[in-house]
Amino acid sequence: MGASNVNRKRIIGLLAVVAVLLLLLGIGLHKELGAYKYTPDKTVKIIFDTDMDTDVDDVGALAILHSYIRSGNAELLAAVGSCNTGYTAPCIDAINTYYGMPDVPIGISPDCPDNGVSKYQKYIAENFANDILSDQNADSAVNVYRRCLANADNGSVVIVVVGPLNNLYDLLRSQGDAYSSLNGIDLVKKKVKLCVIMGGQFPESQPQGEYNIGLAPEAAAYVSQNFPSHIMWCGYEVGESVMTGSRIGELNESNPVRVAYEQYSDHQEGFTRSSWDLITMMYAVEGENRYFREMKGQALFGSDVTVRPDQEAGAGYNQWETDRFSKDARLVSLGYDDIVAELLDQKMVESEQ
Ligand SMILES: [Ca+2]
Ligand SMILES: [Ca+2]
Repeated sequence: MGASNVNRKRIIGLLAVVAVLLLLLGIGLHKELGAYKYTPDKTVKIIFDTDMDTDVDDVGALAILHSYIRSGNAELLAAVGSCNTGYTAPCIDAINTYYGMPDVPIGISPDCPDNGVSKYQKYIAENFANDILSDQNADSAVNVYRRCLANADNGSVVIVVVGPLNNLYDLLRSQGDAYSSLNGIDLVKKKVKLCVIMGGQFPESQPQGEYNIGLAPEAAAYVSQNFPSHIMWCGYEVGESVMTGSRIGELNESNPVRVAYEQYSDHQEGFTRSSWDLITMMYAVEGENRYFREMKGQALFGSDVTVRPDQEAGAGYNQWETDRFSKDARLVSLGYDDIVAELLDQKMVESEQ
């Protein structure tokens, strides 16, 4: 055996050792949280984070949540409003009160990322029973988030965000307080099982970005980079062509969900609306079903996106990177829009039956 052969064997041996070490390191890095996997608990414990103002699908999502609560599949721990538009908290409280849950804690952001124009919010707040009456009387969203998480069992909470990510950003950057000595990141890591977010458009958004992301792009980038638990992204493309609301007239005339849809549509007969927020809620409670599949990967925002020289990209622009080891995923529609719409409409009607 020549000297060069021995050297070659030594080098191969060394490379093998390095390869094994790299593999172990890779496993170690992934082991902390693991690749995306969501199995809903029998009763999913939800914090609902919503911009219940400009669009009405937030109202539909809350109606569906009350349907899941009735059937024992979900529990509403708290709700927070991401836009302080004057009547967000009382509007949420009025709907919860109608469904027999007047004491669900409700917080509100100090910020107002959207333009605050709502066709139903003030009307619902002023014409349906609630004891908040104005956003000025509501606790802060971060306080409500922190108190609720501190009281929850470890790894039990599912956060459903169907508006901009400013509340989540504030939560992650919060410091220890009277509710918990943990900072926001550690508190979420300990208590949150999954965060389902309606936001972004995949595999790539329009230059200006999807609406919820564009309202608070820095928050979106921060959340995507720093959220210490699993995220499921429900992009714009998933809910856009699922049209719901056609059976809203089957709800009682005294139901604020029905009235919100009527106000939003100017009492248009047979009105339907895209179901972004409703599908996000359905996933949070049901997980993957036969109409959608999960794709593991990472939502990229801000400095993480790769922009071609000829490409226009605003602050809210996003891309997608598929990665089967990612702790995050996005929801992919399998194209059963009409069936999903029927299921969601049925859920809305069942919320009070
Ligand atoms: Ca109340
Ligand atoms: Ca929304």
